[in-house]
Amino acid sequence: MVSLNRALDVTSSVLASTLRGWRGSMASRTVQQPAQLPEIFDREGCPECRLVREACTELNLDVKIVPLPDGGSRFAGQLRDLSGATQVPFLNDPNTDTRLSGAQAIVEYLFRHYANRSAPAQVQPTPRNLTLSKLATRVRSGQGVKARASRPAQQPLTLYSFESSPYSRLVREKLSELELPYVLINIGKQQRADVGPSNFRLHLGPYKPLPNTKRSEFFARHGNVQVPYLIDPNTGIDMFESADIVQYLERTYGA
Ligand SMILES: N[C@@H](CCC(=O)N[C@@H](CS)C(=O)NCC(=O)O)C(=O)O
Repeated sequence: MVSLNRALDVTSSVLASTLRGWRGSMASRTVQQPAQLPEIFDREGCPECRLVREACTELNLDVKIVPLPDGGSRFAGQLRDLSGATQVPFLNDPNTDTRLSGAQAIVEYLFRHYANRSAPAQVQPTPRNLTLSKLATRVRSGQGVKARASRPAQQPLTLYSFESSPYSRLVREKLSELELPYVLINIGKQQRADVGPSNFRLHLGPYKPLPNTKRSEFFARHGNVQVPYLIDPNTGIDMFESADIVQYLERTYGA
């Protein structure tokens, strides 16, 4: 039964990424990572939030995610203080003192400020993109949308991920439901050789990430590049494998 549920989870997550045309897979080769992490108030299954996260992967930008699932109260006060409301997505960029609400404004700002260009149509909240993003949430049965009883984490966790990664989505959903803030390190694909799962790349020959990138740093540390990868400074653990990570989060923070 467990393995059937797992297979359904992975399949529906692949379908969710397919519905979004695998946006949030490829990352720019350069990044102007700012001194401080931009903060995004987010809900994993929120259709507009997905477009913002896709934009962050494509810009190769790391951000801090503050989850605000439906019924969640842990960060609602903080968001209300910043924005006067509790609507997500909301961006707080301390580097430029910018506060913006809604995918349209946020995606446009991120591309303009961090890449000096307009946002591509595919990550803008057009009726088509929002419909496909809603369908993606639907095929995931709204996982990550509603808050669950949980214990708070003293410090934010760190997740290496990229938006379309079907396995990483399962972890992000859990972080969202449990209202656990995390530093999202985006390591999207930057060349053809990056395409495919870590143990079965489409590229022939030994795998080599582009030099001087987050991927090459990760490769030097771990001997491969695979997401999701979670670091929890609260317990000192770091781990691969989405199923293990989801179980760990449930065990450590679920109430
Ligand atoms: N069994 C692993 C599979 C992880 C996996 O295949 N992740 C893909 C992304 S969805 C990956 O790391 N691909 C290699 C890459 O992006 O370079 C899990 O459940 O976490």
